[in-house]
Amino acid sequence: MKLLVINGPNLNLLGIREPDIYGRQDYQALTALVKETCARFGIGVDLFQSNHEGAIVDRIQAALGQEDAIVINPAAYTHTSIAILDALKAVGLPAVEVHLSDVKSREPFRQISYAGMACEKTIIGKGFQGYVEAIEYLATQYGDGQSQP
Ligand code: CA2
Repeated sequence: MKLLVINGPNLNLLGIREPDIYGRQDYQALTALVKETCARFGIGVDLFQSNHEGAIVDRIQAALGQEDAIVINPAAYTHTSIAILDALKAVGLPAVEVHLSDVKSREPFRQISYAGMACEKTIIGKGFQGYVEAIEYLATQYGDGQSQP
């Protein structure tokens, strides 16, 4: 099994500002945790971060035949991008949406998630642990779900 993990705009700046909302760890620490978690479940992983909506759409399309499931934090595009929603629907791969912060308790403009409409699960407000739970979920549902000792 191979996973695609997508992170949207500004998440490459993690750890630099707003630590109260997004934590103190940087993007490199997030990629290390994702790789370590996938290795624990014996699954492959491709990581992608972009600040550009079209690049994210292109990468989702390219997942067809390359990866088996998607973990996505579309960041601000969560709340605006029908193009990302349509791309997720078009490829039809199982997807889980992750948000570091508890978007439900934030501003009204963060209350809608377009991408989430194409995801079978959404995990919010758990920081980096949300990615771990998303990987665990997909490994259990679509891989053999066995974590390696
Ligand atoms: O909570 C999340 O994971 C979000 O997807 C993060 C997005 C935000 O627009 C969503 O509503 C919720 C923002 C990511 C910005 O990341 C930053 C990184 C460093 C400094 C400031 C922001």
